[in-house]
Amino acid sequence: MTLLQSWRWYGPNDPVTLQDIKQAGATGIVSALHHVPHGAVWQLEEIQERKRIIEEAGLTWAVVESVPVHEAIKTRNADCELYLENYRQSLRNLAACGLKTVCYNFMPVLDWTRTNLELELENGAKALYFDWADLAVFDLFILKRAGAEQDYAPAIVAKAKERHKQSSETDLKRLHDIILMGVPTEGSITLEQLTDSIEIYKNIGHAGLQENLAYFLESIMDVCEEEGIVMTIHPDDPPFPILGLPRIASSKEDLLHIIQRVDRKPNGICFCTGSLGAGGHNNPVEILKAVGHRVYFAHLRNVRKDAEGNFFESDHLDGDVDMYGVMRELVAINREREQPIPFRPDHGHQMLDDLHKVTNPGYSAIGRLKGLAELRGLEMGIERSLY
Ligand code: DNO
Repeated sequence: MTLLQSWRWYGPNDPVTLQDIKQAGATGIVSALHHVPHGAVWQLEEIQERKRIIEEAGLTWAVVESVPVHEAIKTRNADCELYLENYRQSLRNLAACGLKTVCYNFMPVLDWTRTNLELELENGAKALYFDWADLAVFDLFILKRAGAEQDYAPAIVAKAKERHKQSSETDLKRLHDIILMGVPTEGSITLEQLTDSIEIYKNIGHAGLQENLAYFLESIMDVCEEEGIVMTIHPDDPPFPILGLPRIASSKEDLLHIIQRVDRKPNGICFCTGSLGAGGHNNPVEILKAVGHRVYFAHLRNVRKDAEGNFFESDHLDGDVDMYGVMRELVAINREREQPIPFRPDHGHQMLDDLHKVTNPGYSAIGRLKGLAELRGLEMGIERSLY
């Protein structure tokens, strides 16, 4: 049994069609009802409709990514119980449609963060990029967060000041939009909201956020067990604190803490090699060996870091992540499973014809097609030579 080759599809508005995905060779679809406001119940009819569209194209909806966890739950504020009940209801409705693998994250306010969505590579393709000095420009001069300077190395602060001097209004506006974007189809947040949230999370802190995650998991585990659902937490991207926000899913220790703190089978992990690999403290192969028994979904992509810790998304097989090592381990884990583990080529370069199209950052077709083809070949090579 091979891994389940999957593909993220943003729904009927995605410029990449289900037909395109079939041509890329994926059979599992990773999708979500992005138009449903965060925290609202996913209605049965809406789920059924999305499922129907996917199945009519001859594909299967393999993973729900994501059912977003509302900020009321992450911060455990007065509305928490209401949103937990909504979440449980969404899970019941998903299970009623046969959807049993759910991805989510517990990153405060922002989903993944980059500072440039169009880093031009030497071959002309474009990649997503994270740069500390650009983040500091945003933090110090756009967000103007109190005490922000202390969170950066002096050399980065100096660089940011210089860069800020040379930035035009348009450059700053672009940086602002990129950082506040989050998931493209779900809209962005404002500077004021971000500032307020940072204050709230300052009071919650690292241990508080860990507790809030444990509470969330404990509140949904019964439903997951009853319905046969597995939850997969996405690691923090990038895997270190940014903008003064706490991070609790950034390392092997964090992931072990999560699965041990609520030690029940549906409490699982979405193993994202690119997110974890962006941290110098992480060795993805080692992490997979430690938590593999709870990995129910994988995002496979690569990153290349420089000495400062900036990173760009490199080719899937070429970068700091030992993708051969990861795949070898994943194949071994998959052999023990009854159901194949779904993986998707996570992100891809904007390249060839896609350079002339409007695409969702990281989610253009051709770069992912290339990634999937390489990963599929890697898997087959490992299977044939080892088993
Ligand atoms: C980015 C994605 C994330 C992921 C969420 C999961 O490309 O991997 O947006 O879907 O963090 O909740």
